[in-house]
Amino acid sequence: MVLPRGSSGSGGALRGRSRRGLRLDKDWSGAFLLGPKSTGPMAPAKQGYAPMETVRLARHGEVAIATIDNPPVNALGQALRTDLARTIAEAGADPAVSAIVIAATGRAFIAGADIGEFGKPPVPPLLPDLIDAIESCPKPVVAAIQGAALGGGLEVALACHGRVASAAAVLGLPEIKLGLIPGAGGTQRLPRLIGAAKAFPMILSGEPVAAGKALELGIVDEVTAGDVVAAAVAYARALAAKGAPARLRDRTDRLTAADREAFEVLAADATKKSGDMPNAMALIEAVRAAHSLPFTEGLAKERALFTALVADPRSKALRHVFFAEREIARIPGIGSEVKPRLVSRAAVIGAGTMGGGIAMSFANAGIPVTLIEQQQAQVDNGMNRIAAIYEMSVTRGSLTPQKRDERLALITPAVGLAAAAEADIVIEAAFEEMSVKQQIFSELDAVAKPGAILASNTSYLDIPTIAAATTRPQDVLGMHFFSPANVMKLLEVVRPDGVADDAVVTAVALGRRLGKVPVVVGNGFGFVGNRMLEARTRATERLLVAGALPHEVDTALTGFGFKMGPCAMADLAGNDIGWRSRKSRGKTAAVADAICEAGWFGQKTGRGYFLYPEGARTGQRDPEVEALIGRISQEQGVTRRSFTTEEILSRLLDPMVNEGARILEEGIAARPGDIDVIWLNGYNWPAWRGGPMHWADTVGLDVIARRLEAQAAETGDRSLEPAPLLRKLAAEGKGFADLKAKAA
Ligand code: 3H9
Repeated sequence: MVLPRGSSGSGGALRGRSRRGLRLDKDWSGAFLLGPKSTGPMAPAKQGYAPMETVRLARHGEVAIATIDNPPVNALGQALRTDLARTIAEAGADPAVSAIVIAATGRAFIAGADIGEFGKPPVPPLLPDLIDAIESCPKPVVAAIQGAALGGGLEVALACHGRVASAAAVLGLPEIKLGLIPGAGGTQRLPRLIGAAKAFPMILSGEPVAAGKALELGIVDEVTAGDVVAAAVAYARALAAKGAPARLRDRTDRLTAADREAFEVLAADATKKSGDMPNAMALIEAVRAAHSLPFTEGLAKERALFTALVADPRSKALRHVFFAEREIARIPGIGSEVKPRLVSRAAVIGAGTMGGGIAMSFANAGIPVTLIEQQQAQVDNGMNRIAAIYEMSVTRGSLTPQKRDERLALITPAVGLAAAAEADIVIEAAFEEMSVKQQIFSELDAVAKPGAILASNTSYLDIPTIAAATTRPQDVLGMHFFSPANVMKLLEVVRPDGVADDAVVTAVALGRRLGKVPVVVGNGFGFVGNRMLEARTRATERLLVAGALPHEVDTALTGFGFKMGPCAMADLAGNDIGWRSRKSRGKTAAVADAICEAGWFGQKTGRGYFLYPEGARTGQRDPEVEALIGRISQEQGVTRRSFTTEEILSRLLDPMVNEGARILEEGIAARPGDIDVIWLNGYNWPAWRGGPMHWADTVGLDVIARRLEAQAAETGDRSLEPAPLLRKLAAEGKGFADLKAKAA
């Protein structure tokens, strides 16, 4: 769309500014924009608009265009709120302006409130006040949404009198994912725009909708494949021609009795499913208020509910996770100038459960992959297993037969390592045995093309020892996937000394392409996740010998929020795995070993810590196991005693935190948040508890240190003594959150 060049007023005003020596930028339409940083003694006071930090205000004819430029995502921090409020006030009062367009630069229109400001003393102008000012503006205000309009960003757009979106835009109210509800009118205006029965599920899911869907729902007035600002200017002109703008706050036509009835049905269902989520319940209350209360009272109710949720520890934990999940992208010591190598073809060695799952991850991401085994029968088995998993998805309706065929076609079965010659990355997922890995890597060294990344999926083994089998240690690293690899999000990218920075960056970028959450960790036994898991496994064993029973240990952890306790998890994974690993390291665990010696490997044998009659997935208490545990306590001279849930949790989780502190001291994890992201994405730590290190901060490190000292004294186990870092932070009254990043 081509707009007529500004006629009335704009040229004169701009010439005036130009004479005053201000920097002038030419914009898309040929109109001039005032540069964002052009402050100085020559800045005009009355004529034109004074420059602002985060908004460029320009005129296109009689339409004022406020372009938000607040990288990276135009979050509504205090500076942007101030500048937008000023924009509305100045352009609203300018007699030469008949309408205002709010536009933005970058990938987001506005990504919402600045999450980092939550929990700090609010600094005016507050977002609800800014939004009220936009809606109250006597001239029509139109949002030109070019990217993501999320949370407070959509709430700003809803306060506007018209919304035009580009085809690529997405719109949503994702506050629920942060343990919140919308707090700047979203729960009152969206129901007024599209009805509560449509607004409620959208806010409850937190999922954004694409522009096309938003148009269908009636959230936007127009979607354009062309220039969204030009379209918004035209729309604003048309609104101005109609006179005073219509405001959502005054609308009630969508809030019909039928709408309320439909909403109440959805609310009842949500109460059944999410009754334990305080924000889901608050959302029901807020949306119901759109129906039952006048607008301003509904707004006040929403604000009160929002404010209470911001202070809730569950929301604090989710906000911590939000930032931690973004911080993992910053790899200590590697700058953004280091670019990933090109990966257009992969090879996976080992067609077992793990290798098959990794190959599926590639195929699911559209990357051709060769699945390599030593013998035809093994690779056939692997391919059959993969085909069966895809088939299950087709039967469940989550995959179309066409997609299944496309994905299968991307996986080429092969026998012999020579088939890895064309791959840009080779991931070895063979037997967890150093000699096997070294043999494979030395053969790979001979066949892989120069510059190919050679990655091991080992869970515990030393990467430099594996790399030493090659002549190219700079290309060798760990990529530790979690089972089932086609489903689990976590990927530990193990960065040994001597690996090239661009190899690490390639593994991370590839992880993202595969839809994983890649966290860079240092080289060390069990890396981060499994090393801490082992601390919990040892704690479980101690608890069982001391007097707790498997179901008590598991119930304490599921009550904390895990989907599964350690005993059920061991039964699911196979108790023989840990047994083999202990034997290879000369370690013992009386209860776990005895269970394995009896052949009770877990679900696959019908019994482990629990009984699984007739293939049951949920275990039942096993009197024989409980008797066996009693005998072991007796043999060790332990008088069994009972434990409260609190005690069990402390004995399971404090040693993990202690191990986490050692991992940080050693630089195996760069930041406490990295450990939290690992436990959330790989080990089912409940997100609303923020991860083990965040949880420890909420308990207080002094409390954890005291409890660990008591446990160490009681058991004589010196590994339970607080790690120096934990002791130091506790003594200083600090938390892990006070630590600065350390190189991985
Ligand atoms: C809200 O609005 C409440 C209101 O209802 C009421 C208030 C009174 N704040 O994700 P990326 C940073 S609650 C602060 O990697 P992408 C992020 O940390 C808010 N910072 O980019 C990162 O920083 P760094 C509701 C934010 O392109 C950088 O931006 N809104 C915010 O993959 C890039 O982020 C949401 O929940 C923020 N709101 O994805 C939306 N958003 O580079 C949250 C981002 O230093 N945001 N940052 O690590 C998102 O979903 C994605 O960031 C987005 C871009 C899709 C926008």
